[in-house]
Amino acid sequence: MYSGAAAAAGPPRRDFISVTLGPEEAVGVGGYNNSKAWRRRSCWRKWKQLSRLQRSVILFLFAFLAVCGVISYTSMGEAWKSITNKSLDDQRTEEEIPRLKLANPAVLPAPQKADANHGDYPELSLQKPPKPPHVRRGPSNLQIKAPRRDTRLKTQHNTMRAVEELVEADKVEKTEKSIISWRGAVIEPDQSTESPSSKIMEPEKPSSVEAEAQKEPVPINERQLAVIEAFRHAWKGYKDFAWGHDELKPLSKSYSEWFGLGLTLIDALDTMWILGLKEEFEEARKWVANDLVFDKNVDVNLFESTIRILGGLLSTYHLSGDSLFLEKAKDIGNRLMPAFKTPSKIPYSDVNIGRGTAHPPRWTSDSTVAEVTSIQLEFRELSRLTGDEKFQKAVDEVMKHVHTLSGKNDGLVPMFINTNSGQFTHLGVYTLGARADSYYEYLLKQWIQGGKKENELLEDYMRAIEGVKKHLLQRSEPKKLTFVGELAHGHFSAKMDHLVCFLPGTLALGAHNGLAAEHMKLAETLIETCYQMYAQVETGLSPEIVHFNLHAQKGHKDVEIKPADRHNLLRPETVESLFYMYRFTGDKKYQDWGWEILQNFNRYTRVPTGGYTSINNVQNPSNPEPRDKMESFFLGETLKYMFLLFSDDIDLINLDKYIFNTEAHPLPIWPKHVLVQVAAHSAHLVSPSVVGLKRPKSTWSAALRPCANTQTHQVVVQTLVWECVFLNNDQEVIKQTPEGNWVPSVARGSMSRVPVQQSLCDLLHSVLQHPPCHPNAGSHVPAVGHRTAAFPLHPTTSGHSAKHHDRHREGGVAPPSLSPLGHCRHHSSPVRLHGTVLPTVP
Ligand code: DMJ
Repeated sequence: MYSGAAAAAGPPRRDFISVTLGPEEAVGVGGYNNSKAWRRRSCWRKWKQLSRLQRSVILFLFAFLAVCGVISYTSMGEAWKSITNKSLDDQRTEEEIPRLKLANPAVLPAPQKADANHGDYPELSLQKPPKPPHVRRGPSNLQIKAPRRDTRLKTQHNTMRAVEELVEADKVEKTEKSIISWRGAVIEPDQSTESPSSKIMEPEKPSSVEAEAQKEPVPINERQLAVIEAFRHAWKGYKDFAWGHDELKPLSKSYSEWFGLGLTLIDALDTMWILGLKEEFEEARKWVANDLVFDKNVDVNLFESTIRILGGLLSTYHLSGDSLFLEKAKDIGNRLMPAFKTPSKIPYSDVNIGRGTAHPPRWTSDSTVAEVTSIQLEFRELSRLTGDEKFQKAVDEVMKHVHTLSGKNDGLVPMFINTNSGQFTHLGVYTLGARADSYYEYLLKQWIQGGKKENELLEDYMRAIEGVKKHLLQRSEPKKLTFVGELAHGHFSAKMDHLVCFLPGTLALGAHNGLAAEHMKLAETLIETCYQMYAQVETGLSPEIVHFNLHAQKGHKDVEIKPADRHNLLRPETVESLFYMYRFTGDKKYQDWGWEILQNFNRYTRVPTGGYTSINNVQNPSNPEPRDKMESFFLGETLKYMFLLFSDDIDLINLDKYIFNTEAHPLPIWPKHVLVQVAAHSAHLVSPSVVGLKRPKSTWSAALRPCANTQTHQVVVQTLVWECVFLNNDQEVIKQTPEGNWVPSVARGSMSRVPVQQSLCDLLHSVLQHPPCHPNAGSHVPAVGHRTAAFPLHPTTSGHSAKHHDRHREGGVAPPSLSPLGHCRHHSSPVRLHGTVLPTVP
């Protein structure tokens, strides 16, 4: 449109764009041409026709837009990322937190279909089947319960927080991870599990996650209700006729004494707690508070009183948070210690808890191997809670000694050990039953309790299971049941105690904790055998001992029972293993088997006026011959495992948080922490507001609870109380020596171990993200076997801190070595710390 006029008007003015179309380029002449070459040429020509100013302006605009584009892309990316992350977090609230691996993903078989077999037991069909299970698999700390509406927001917040903490914990773990391999089993130790040597002073409230775990109401199903009813019935008998005594004699409506310490009542405490029997629990607690006295001139069996009384008190303390039980546990624990005063340090079987003397049985100086090696979980836990190492030291020495002993047969141990020589006696006889059973159980359980770091325990356990497979496993006829027999001087006996039925559960627990998958397979075959020990008997109850048929004979079952062995003592082992099997597989047949057993206890052992009784003859349904005794473990173990077996809530005593002692008392698996023990050193770090110093001791010790929900971040401040008291200028507890050092003026054990409160945890958490460093960091990794290594931090501004630090070094702590998180950078934070890092002890 411009072409003719513009050309006629002479040279174009600079402020117009003059476009001349050639004939071949004109629309309508050569037609529409949108070829790339044409467009490129045209654009270039236009660009060249622009003035320099115009070009500069355009270039500047382009540059400006490009910069804006980059900036907004980055911030939008962040926003998008956070939206994405948030929605992921939301999902995790209802699913699981990533970053932790399943403890043993490959081992567990897929749950099979329920195989309910109610046919033989007509009354079973009257029971409504329980709701489909909501068994959540994998470690509990991966599991987050579907939150109720009102708690959802809080849960989401906690979840996000937990994720952050796990990320941090992961960092720590990555730096110090070690792998143990055992014949194909690869095990990753729980590195940050609290070291046995780091003690927590007893808190006023539950010391770990127990209280949290109990907060949500446990949905009770009909089978569980039946267990509660059975418990109440048993308890009624005990209460009416045996209150405060050891065992109920339900037929004669009286009691029997063994130690005279209310054995049944103590054994049953945590069962009542778990079953939710509040009234009964409160009543029993009153008896413990007012009537339980250990200052008695009475001989008790070290093992039995440890697993039932000490174990029962400790677990009840953990579940209830009531310090009464810890006080009682300390009392009995101290009174049992004389048992270890033997030439070999292998404890005597009996202790007089009033006199403080101990002795072996009258006829021998031997102790039973299972007894001296199945008190460890309890004494180790007592040390952890009290900060007094003597308990743990005594029992650890026994294990270390037994580890080195000769006389084993491929990991299988004889049944007796001499308290003078420390050697095994009665060599050549090997059983998984009476007198040896819980040795094997406690090898695995101690290993788990301590965070899977004590390799000698694992070695002994794995070797023993190999020994079982090599020497003791056989198959019966006609059903080809795999069973565990006995070996006596090279001769195999097809005899199996009911006691051996703990083994499937233990094997399954090991597999769940990363041990060989074939252990789980073996557990599955053995639990079937244990079930058949009930199912093939006339009353549906197992005898104390069975003999398996090795050869098929017409009309013979797999299981033979000798007249002397046909009693049933209401023992728990099979139900115990059923519980583990159900927890780990979700296969409902295990629940159904347990249900059958409960029905048969009700049919043949229930005494109408209250209580259950052992029976003499499991083969005679019309007269099972009641023995007039209810063992304490019926309430402590059998009914507890029944209740747990029927539950579909894996958080009802979560097996990744608790380990059951051999009397079914759950004790915490030692909580993990960040591998760092920190002593706070300056007023601005540990201010009165942080630790509640202004309050009297009784109050602030309650406030000093462990970090909530932070199993992975349980920081233990060993010397916090010193510092608190120092800041409080309380000369009663801390004093300055003439040389100017600050030292505690009372025994350290009584005051120096305090779990830190949440706010301090937060503070320490942030400090740990910027770990203080040492010039030698990373140049030296502590030698295997060191429990602790110290690292000094930057010189502090306050004079007393350096002295304090020196004091620690003089105290025999290993020389400075590494930064706690494996990397180190200088920082000028006002926080001044010193502390110890606990490296892995492979
Ligand atoms: C209980 O005291 C314990 O389970 C122990 O380990 C074996 N004996 C009884 C139960 O049978």
